[in-house]
Amino acid sequence: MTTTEIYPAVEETAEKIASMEIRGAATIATGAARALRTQAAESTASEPAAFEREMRAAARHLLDTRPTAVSLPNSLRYVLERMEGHTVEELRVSTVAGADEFCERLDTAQDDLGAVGANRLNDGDSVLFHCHSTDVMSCIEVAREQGKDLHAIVKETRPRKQGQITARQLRELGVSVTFIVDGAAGRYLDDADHVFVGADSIAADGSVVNKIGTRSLAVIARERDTPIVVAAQTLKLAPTTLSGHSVEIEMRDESEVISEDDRAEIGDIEVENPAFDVTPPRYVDAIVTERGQFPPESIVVLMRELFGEQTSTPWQEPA
Ligand code: RI2
Repeated sequence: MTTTEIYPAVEETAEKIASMEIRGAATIATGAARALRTQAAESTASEPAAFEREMRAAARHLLDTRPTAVSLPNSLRYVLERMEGHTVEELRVSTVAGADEFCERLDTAQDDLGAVGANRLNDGDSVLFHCHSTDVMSCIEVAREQGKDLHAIVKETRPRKQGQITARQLRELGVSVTFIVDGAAGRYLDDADHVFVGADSIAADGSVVNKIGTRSLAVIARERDTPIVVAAQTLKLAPTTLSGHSVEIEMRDESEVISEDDRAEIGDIEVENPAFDVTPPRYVDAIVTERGQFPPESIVVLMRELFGEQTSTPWQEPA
């Protein structure tokens, strides 16, 4: 195989991430790490340089799928930075080990985060949810293990309706669920003790990039003094924002919003489908991570500690 070809496992994972068959920032990160692992394990490269070029090409291919979830570049960076050695075999072993270590660390981080988030919840509380986040679900799982009785208000979350995944998993955890359309959130916030949301990226100033609709939900939650909690592993911290870059907001296909027939019937309209929005830190009460909970304004300290000032791009070909 030539160095420009992408292995089938990588191609398949990239397609699944782009189509959202693999979705949710943490799941995207483990999917990408596993795809790199498979390519490393199966590579037929005979020279170390060719192996490295293949791995970088695979990482670039995965990187191009969804621009907002920073867990994707963070995962690729973690694995590629651990690729080391002088022979193909050494490179292979270190890359596979890096991918395995990444997935294990992510699992542990999610459990630790869940324990912190669960401490915010009291027996009998009502929690309002937007979209579906495995980091949020980890908090609920731990709270349920602690024997806390919870009620959930779950927003449908147009256009992909991930609220249905949240509702199903909450029922499996024994949580009673009231399912609502997105526009009903204001009314039901009066009954909620907390709002729990996940994050796809968190910027250095504490802004939270999450599923479209998070910002308006946070604004009305603040108006009612309902605390809004963001459950996000440190994998969601966007290190490039330390040096002034902003997080790109993914624009998805209009077919997720309106059918071709409906569109044709309406007439000449422009349809836009931003997948995410940005919630300023002033609307967020706490960011819950595996390292404890932080006021959003202080997340930059953790970001500097974990990533330093320089962000590497190990998927680029050396100049
Ligand atoms: P976890 C999702 O995006 C949602 O915005 C969710 O809050 C976030 O990823 C984090 O998910 P999408 O992939 O990593 O559904 O907590 O567009 O699972």
